[in-house]
Amino acid sequence: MSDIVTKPRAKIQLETQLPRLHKIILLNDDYTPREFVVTVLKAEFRMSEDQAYRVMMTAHRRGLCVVAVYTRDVAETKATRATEAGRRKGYPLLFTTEPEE
Ligand code: TYC
Repeated sequence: MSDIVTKPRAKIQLETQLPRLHKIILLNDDYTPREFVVTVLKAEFRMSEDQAYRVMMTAHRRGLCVVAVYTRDVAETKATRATEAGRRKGYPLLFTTEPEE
């Protein structure tokens, strides 16, 4: 019999892990009309006029604004759809995603 003793390396995962959430980020640009940004935020993210206006103005003033957090697939789909809404009108409007820490 061998006397070699090995320590178990893998830690047992005791609690169920929740899926990592991803932020959807709205980026400012110089060309997309403010009202159009508000329209897209209301349509894609079910925001009120007031919420959408605040998010748009935050991105306008600070360069970007976190719009919402979702699981990765939902975040990517919504960011793509919202970006495409701008593309269809010829605007450079851009929504990106990044994982939360
Ligand atoms: N900066 C744009 C303008 O002055 C409006 C705008 C706001 C565009 C927010 C994009 O994410 C944005 N027409």
